[in-house]
This record gives sequence, structure tokens and C-alpha cells, in this order.
Amino acid sequence: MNKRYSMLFTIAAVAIVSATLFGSTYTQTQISSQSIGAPQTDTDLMQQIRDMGGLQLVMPQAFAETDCGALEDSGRNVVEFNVTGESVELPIMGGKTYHAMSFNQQVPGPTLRVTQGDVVKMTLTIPNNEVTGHGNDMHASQMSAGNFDSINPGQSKTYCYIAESAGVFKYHCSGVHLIGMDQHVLSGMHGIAIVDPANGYKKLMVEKTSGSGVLDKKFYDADALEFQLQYSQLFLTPEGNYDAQAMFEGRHTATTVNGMQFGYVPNEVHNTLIQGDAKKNIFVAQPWNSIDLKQYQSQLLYVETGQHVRLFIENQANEPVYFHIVGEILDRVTQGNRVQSGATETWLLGGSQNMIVDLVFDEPGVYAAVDHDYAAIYTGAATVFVAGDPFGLNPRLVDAGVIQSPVPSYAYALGNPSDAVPPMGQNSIKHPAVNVHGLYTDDRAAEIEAAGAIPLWEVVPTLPPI
Ligand SMILES: [Cu+2]
Repeated sequence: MNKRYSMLFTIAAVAIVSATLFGSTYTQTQISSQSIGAPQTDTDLMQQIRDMGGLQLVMPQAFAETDCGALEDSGRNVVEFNVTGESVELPIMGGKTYHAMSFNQQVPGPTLRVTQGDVVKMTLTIPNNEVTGHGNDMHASQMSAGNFDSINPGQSKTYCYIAESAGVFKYHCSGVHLIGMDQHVLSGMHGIAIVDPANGYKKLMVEKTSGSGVLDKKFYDADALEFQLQYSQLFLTPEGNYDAQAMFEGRHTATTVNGMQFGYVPNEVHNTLIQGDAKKNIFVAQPWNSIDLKQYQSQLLYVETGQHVRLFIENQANEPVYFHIVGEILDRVTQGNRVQSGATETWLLGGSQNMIVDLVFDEPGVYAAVDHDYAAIYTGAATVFVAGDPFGLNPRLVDAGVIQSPVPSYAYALGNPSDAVPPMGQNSIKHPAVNVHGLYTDDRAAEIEAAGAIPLWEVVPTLPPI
């Protein structure tokens, strides 16, 4: 409805409502006379249509195509996203494994990162020896749902779309013609696409009294150290099979962050450094302690104090996520490209919903990001950030020769876990180092290592005593 029509409609509606309510000072003739202009305008519209040569659906450019031809040649930046659908056996807490379904032998699948307006060229391949078909529904696209349908083992499928809207968007397997979609997604076939705003992220403004009692506004550059956190749930039988009955009854057996329960908590190396004893745990739950667990050994997330940190968060499962960081306030919450809140304690994400959290850790310390649902915390949704050097390790690290001079975060010595680090975007601060960590098969872990991540299980034993 254009402005002129809208105005006429409003006048007519107000008149009718007023007449009905107050019964009335308007006569029927008067009400009708309010809309006398409309037929005249209709005539103008009909003339305009005739002048155009008739009505036609005018679209500036197709949003999506299955053959990609026009979009690939549109002059836009084209980003290829190649994924394979594969069933694999992956570990769960307690030394067991479960029958996972994955994109690229990792849970969650690889993160796609593009800039608003880019063309995404998605190719899904199902290997010959895969036991079932899979599809890929990318929420960043706006195309007919039929394109997301499954393909069979031995087949490959490509579609293209323009990432029109900025934000974080889930992608997930659509099952076999939608059948078993719950099983495939909740067994690991999910991931995210981060679509950076065309004009970049905004500066962060933090307003508080900063201990002085006087209101203080600080502005931080848009560039930030970034992490991704994807929440999901596992519904499993004791044998590690998907339990549909448990899903329908809402009885999850595990809450995962980037595929693992308690994947970002201290490990025996931290125990040794801080407690002087590998077996003396710092944290209440450390199920992935041993360095022998290689890519599955739990790792911590390291940030600098006073640094702009940006978190891309997605709820991949069914239950709401009540995202909270113990000891911190979420300085800004954004969904899509719109700020939703500032200086908030907790933000709620429904199923398949996302947000971007911007914040600054001011004080050195240990901060636990949780899903503030107690059932979720106790089944795996606790993620530990370490800001600055709260344990005073800098002098010891320098003395041992691990680092040359004091560092602003332990990431300079140990790196941040690869599965929590998204691909670089236009406002990303590069992580000082990245270590191999995640729910990866050994083959996938080897690829992550080849791309530059540090295998701490090989490096740590070679370090001098600290
Ligand atoms: Cu699937």
C-alpha cells in the first residue's frame, strides 16, 4: 500500500470506528464521502498499469537459483561452501561414543562466513558408502524450500543464493525428504552461516559507573576477538543411538556447546600449572582431562582484559537457551542487524534462534558462560573464559622460555580452541594462536592441524617445566 492509499484507508477506518463507537455524529453519507478520493486514485493506478504495458512481477534479480548461472555471473563476490554428509562415530562424556551424523566429519559443521550481498554457492555431497541420504536447509537463504530436499549416497547437489540479510543463521540437514530430520539434526548435522553487515559492525558503547560512581561512557572499535558457541542437545539410548521417544518427551541426555559437554573447562595441564597436581581439579566437572584425548581434551577460551569480544551464538536444539556469563554483563545483544538489548544479565534464545553478544571483560579472572537452566548446566552447558592473567603465570612462562615477555592473555602461549574460533570477517581481530580442539574425527583433526592449528597434545609434553 503506498502512502496516499494508506492515508485514505486510515481516514476511512478512523471515521468508521468513530461512528461505530460513538454512534454517531457522522451520517452514512459523511462516512462514504471520506473515501470519495479512492475511485479517482484507482483510475490513476489503472492508467499507470496500462502505461506499463500490463501487470508483471518485477524482481530486480532472482534471489536464488539451482543452476547458479546468473548469480555466478552477476559480478557479486561468490563464496563456495562445500560440505559432505557423513555418519561417523564420535565420543561423548564418560568414555563412550555415539552414532553421530555430521557435515565434514565434525560437529557442528564448518562455519560459513560471508558479507551481506555475497553469493553463496553451496554444494552438498553424499559419499557412496554413506548409509543414508541428507539435505541442507540454509536459513541464510530465501529460496523455495524444495531446494533443500535430500539427495542419495553417491550424489551431489549445488544451489546458489544471495546472502541478503546480515546476522547469524543456522544450517541443518533436512533428513530424507524431511523424514528423520530431528534425528539427523540432533545427531550433529547443524552449523551456522555468519553474514557480516555490508557496512561492517558498529562500535561498541559501554555505559557504566566504572567504580567511581560517576557515569562513564567508553567506546570500543568495531574490530573484536570473536568466538562461536552453538548450543545443542543429545537424546541417546545407552547404546549411543538416537532416542526419538526421549526427544518427544523433552528428556535430553546431554547439553552440548559446539558438540561437546563441558568442552571448554580446565584440563590436567591447567591443574598442574595452577594446583601443582595434574589430578587436582580446579573446576567441578572436568570430563576431558587427559592429554591422551588429543582433539577432545577440554580447552579454555582466552581473552584480554579491556578487549572488545564478539560472540556468535546459535541455539541448534529444542529447549530455550538462557545465555548468561557468571561475573559479566552482556554489554550489547544484536539479532539480525538490530540491537535488542544493552547491559543485560541474560538473554533468551528459542530453538533455532541466534544472537551476537558484544562485551568487554574489564577485570582479570575466570568467567563461566552458561545456559542458566540448571538441567542444562549440569548436563554440559558451562564454558569457561579466562581474561588476562588471573593466575600470575606470566613470570613463570617467561622464566621457562615459553614466551619472550609477558602476554595479555594465555592465548599467546596455548592458543584458543579451533572449534570456537569462526573464520575471519571484516571486523575480526586475529587470534594470537589456535589449537586443535573439537568434536572432529581424526581425519578432520589432521586437516585442522594442516591449516595451522597447534596440536597441544604433541607440543605440551615438549615444553620445559613451568
Ligand atoms: Cu542428514
